[in-house]
Amino acid sequence: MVKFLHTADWQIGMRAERAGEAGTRVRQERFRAAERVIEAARSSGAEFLLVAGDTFEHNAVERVSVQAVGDILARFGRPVYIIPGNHDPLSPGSVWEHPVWRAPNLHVLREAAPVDAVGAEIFPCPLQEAHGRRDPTAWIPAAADGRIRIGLAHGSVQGLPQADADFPVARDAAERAGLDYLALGHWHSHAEFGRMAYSGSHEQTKFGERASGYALALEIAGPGAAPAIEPVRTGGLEWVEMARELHSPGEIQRALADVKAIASPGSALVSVRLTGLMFADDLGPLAQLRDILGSRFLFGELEAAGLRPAPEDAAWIDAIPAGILREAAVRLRDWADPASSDVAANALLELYALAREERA
Ligand SMILES: [Mn+2]
Repeated sequence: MVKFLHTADWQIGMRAERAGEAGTRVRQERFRAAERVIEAARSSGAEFLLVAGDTFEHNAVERVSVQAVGDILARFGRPVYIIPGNHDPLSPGSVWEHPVWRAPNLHVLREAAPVDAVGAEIFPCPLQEAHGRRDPTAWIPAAADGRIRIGLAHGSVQGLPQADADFPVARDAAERAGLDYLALGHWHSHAEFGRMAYSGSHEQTKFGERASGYALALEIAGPGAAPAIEPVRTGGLEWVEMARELHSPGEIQRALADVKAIASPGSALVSVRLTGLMFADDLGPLAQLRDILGSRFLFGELEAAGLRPAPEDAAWIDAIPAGILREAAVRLRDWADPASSDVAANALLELYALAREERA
């Protein structure tokens, strides 16, 4: 029986530019999540830790970051097996030349050759370049040798909707190579394919990634036994992306309620995109949504330029005093259909806002 923890894609040194001023916190959180990975390894009783590539965003990251990551991994005390990925490939001048990797429990696996671990044999597939068309697991000999066999690779599982072409990993790679488990990196979302799995990033890297922020605790009873895979939450930030198309009056209230319901706003990054039809009564909630997104969260943004004044909402027009302004408003409303430019729609919204200010 063997117990170990599988993590990948720490992407330390990524810039998180989209997060603006919150970028610093986003970058710091990747170190904290690394510490949570070590805590998870300890509490799950892992005998060793596997790091399946892209520990670093690129090979030129600040050396203090390399030192810090090495120190975190060294504190685990038990063996850590690391492969270079496509973001941090083993090449001259790479992060893997740093002296921190000489710590006795840290093993940067630089060659495609079997390694003896406690209770298992590890088959590492380190990458030497950023792009490649070969299956990095192809070298693993398909031999049952009475030991628990674990592969460690970084690449794109074939046949997935978003599979990229770099370092293709066959869907049956684990079976072909006679592996009990194949620990994968490259995809930032946790995903399992029988005897192989992506742990996903230990901390989500951007909006739109699903099932990110986990490490996998594994237990394999013996050679040939199915691996028991237990995802452990290691992520500290929540990235909420909300896209709503509005069709009827008041529908915006649901988006507002969902944004208000986000727990731990101080560690949430929230991006809301509204399209569709805008009714005059929605202006209040829209302003409220904008204020909450601008103040409450670690990061918040509202993209509402895609909203159009609803043509059937008479309030847009009725609010504007009869005369030349109202005539202009009627024209703008008629122009502001979805096929037209949003200049007319925005002009109508402005005209409406002006008219309301006049009355106030
Ligand atoms: Mn990668």
